[in-house]
Amino acid sequence: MLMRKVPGFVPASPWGLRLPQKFLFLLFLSGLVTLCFGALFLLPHSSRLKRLFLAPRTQQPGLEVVAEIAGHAPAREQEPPPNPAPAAPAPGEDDPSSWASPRRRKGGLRRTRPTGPRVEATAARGNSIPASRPGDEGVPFRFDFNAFRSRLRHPVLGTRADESQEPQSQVRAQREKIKEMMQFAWQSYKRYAMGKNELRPLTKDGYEGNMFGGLSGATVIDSLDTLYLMELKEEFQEAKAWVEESFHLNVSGEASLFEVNIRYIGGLLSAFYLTGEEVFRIKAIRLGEKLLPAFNTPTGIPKGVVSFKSGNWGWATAGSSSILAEFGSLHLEFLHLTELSGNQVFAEKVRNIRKVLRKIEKPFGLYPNFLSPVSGNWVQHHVSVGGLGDSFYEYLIKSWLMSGKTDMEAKNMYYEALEAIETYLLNVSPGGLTYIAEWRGGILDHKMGHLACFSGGMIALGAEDAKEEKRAHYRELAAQITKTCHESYARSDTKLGPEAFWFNSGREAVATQLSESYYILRPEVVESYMYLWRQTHNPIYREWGWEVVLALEKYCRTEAGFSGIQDVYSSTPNHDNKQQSFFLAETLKYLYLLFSEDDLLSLEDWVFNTEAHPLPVNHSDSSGRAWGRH
Ligand code: DMJ
Repeated sequence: MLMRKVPGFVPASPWGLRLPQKFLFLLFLSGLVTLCFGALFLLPHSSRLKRLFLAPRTQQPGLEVVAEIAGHAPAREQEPPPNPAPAAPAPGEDDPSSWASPRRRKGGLRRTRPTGPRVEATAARGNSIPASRPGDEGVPFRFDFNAFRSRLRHPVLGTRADESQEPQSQVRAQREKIKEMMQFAWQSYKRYAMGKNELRPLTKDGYEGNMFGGLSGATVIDSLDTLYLMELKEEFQEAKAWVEESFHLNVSGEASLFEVNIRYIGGLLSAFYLTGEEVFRIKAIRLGEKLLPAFNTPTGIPKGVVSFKSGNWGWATAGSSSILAEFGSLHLEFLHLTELSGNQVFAEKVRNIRKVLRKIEKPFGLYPNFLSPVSGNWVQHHVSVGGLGDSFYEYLIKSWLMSGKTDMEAKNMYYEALEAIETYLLNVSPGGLTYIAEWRGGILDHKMGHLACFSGGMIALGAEDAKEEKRAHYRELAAQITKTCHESYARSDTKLGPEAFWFNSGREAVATQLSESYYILRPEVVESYMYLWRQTHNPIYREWGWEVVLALEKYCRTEAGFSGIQDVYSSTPNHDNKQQSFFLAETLKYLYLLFSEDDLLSLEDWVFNTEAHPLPVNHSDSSGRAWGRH
């Protein structure tokens, strides 16, 4: 159009150009194109253009990323970025990838892809996570698994030094027995309840419960690392295959933030750190994203219940308060979610919880169990190291240890809290038993819950970093509390401990009513035996641990798995028909560790989350993505 208006110009073709002009024009165009592409390849890595055109999507060899849910577009934007293939195992270790899947070996496994994870297309709305750090836009995030493994101070599975020593053969036999119990628990679950959250051994079926918002397979996820460390290779592959093929995150129920975090996120994170298998990392991050709406409260203190239904902001229990042990037991897992995703949002959420707790006034230095996520005030003055409070204290000392002893804030909070607990809650019974009572606005309930028995192990773990003059005292305190918890077992007919035990009316370390006399396969007492064993090597802890093994075999083993019992004071107790997932995650794991060498999951390299899932200590000298400076 424009050209026609130029006087004297005669168009020679529909384009209005003569042949030589056309040639020159094409030459110019092709020069321009070459220049553009050349520039594209020479531009620096972070260039926007390069990102647009070359959006790098390297994958593990053999991985095919597909959308899992029919009707959902593959969530390309929201996938955590890929990692390199798993590292070579440390010296003396098996390569987990060489553990051939039994189903694959038999040739019976039908797969649409060679191996590797499917990626969930279910990122939480409004909380989708960019895959890189601020300032690194466009640089794909990579977690350097090889570097992480090379920084471990011990082979993950230890050197198995005791296996060649004849005098140790009794310990080896005991360890083998515990391994057999795990195998039996797993196989029973697999046979009658595979994919359900837990097994009901009497009715020989599965149980879903209402804690997990529609998520399934709690027992699978909780078992992964225990199967791995016991070298139950076939069973580990069965569990892994289930996670790959059947662990769906597109659920829409209401879940306990705490339970999903400690069991599912914790289990997946550990499985990743132990094996380097991407499927575990990806699913942990995807699930972590689904938990984020719980933090959308005026204070950032999360609600206890999160709705997985998109658009609902975690106000399923509006008006109620949040529980210290629940919002206080996210720190370890959330820092690792940041570490493995490169995204700060997870770390920010838990740092904010810390900030709120730091600022708020504490009665006598104590942390009450209930806090309003709206006002940020304590709701009532009930303090306990058992249920409702327990793992908050545990996560303080473990945050310190997991940070490679750089998180001074956690360290200070822990020792200050412990001092207050000692001053106001600690007691010695007339019979000489040390126990931690519960505190209600200044009045003491002279009872200890089974849950509080983890504190022997915690205090032992923290003793080494206390002030010089307090170390021996804390070691002794840990031993005394653990002894009291042992008494609660020893004073029952079954040699298993009740849910709660009292110190009053001349009765000590026993339950006073039937409603507190049950045992649901809980781990806390053997957990303390394990820590005390590692600290002291006093054979009493293995003796006590073995008493538990025998009691479990006698009273809890049924034809189709292990079950809790309703009354520890009856020599013919009724079963509760439930094989709790934490029995496989914790009780059997701690027992196995108790009868193993100290370098199997060395405490120099690992901290256990409150569901006994091992998470690595940060040995890197940098401030790191997740750890930050403290
Ligand atoms: C586990 O889920 C965890 O140990 C949690 O911290 C407390 N309760 C159970 C086991 O008793």
